[in-house]
Amino acid sequence: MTIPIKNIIIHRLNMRMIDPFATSFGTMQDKEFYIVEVVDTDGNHGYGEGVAFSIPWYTEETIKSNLAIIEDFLIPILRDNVIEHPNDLFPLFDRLRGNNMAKAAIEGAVWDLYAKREGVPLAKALGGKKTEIDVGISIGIQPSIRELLNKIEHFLAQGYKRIKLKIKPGHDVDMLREVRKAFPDTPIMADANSAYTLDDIALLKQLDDLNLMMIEQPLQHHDIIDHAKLQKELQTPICLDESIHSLYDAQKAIELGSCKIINIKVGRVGGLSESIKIHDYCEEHGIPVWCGGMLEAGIGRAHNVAITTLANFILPGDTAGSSRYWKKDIIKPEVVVENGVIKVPTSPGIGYEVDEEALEAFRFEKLEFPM
Ligand code: OSB
Ligand code: MG
Repeated sequence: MTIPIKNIIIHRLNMRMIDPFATSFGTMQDKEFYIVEVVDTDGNHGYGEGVAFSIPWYTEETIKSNLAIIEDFLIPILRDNVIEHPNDLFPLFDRLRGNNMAKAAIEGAVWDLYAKREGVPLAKALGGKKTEIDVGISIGIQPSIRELLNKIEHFLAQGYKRIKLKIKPGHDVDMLREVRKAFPDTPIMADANSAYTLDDIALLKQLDDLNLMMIEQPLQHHDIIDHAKLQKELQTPICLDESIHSLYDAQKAIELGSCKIINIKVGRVGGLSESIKIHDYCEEHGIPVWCGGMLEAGIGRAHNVAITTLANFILPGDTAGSSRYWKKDIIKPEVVVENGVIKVPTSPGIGYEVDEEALEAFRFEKLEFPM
């Protein structure tokens, strides 16, 4: 049956994170992003969150590039085609190269709308079976080791199941050694966001003494060749993030032995339909996956919770609770983590209500597109 889309609304928001978040590529605290709202002729509303940043330092996409692609290409595709299922979108969008975050924001809203029309939770619509999911936390680069150790202690006390630490040259092996000494049994991993090259092999090999769960994206952001060379030299499993933009990339990386684990970010791979395909392929090939994060507000976070209910999301993801990032989130209730676990909502769609008042308070522009 056709999904009768009546109009699409883009809400442009500004939200300030409680703490600045520092990675090897830069520091973020004020987050601009957008929400896609898809409304059908029966009065249902589906929501998706754009995860592009305002600066193209994680991938090439930006908020402005996303809005241009959505307005000039993706909305016209929705106008010109009959959509019966959210899986119809990926092949239509795939005729356009790249711009995965823009595609995922629209597709996510249609998935939520579809699940609401069917009266099922989004997790169930995606084929997920878990009723609760394990989560870890990603901690940005801290000004001092003392502050880092305090942060880790603080988040472990809240029950998070693993600690991910951002690293960059000069903030790596020594820092991780200190952390390992203070927390001998905690599941710890490191994320370099492409800050190293093969010239750093000797340094990266020192990580093997620290019993890390994995090292995420040590090398160049599109690379799978050098990562394969590095993985042969390292005992620590490599997890790819930035390098995986599609099922095709995942297949090639696995074939080459470039990684032993994959971080799936729905925005980075162009949506939930492609995420499921990557998940299934990894499952068939014995590669565990986990759900990455893009410092999302509640709507994107709810989508991450839903996809994580698929069986091969074996490792704890970066989908921490709302309160780790925001004084006030844009959903009711907020995403809550208890004992390192999020209970998957059971109401239709994303399962969290959009807090209209909060949405309006953070909104600086509203764009409307009739179908
Ligand atoms: O590499 O996973 C990453 C945040 C911004 C950009 C890239 C990354 C991250 C994180 C934080 O690690 C994930 C989160 O807490 O949402
Ligand atoms: Mg990463």
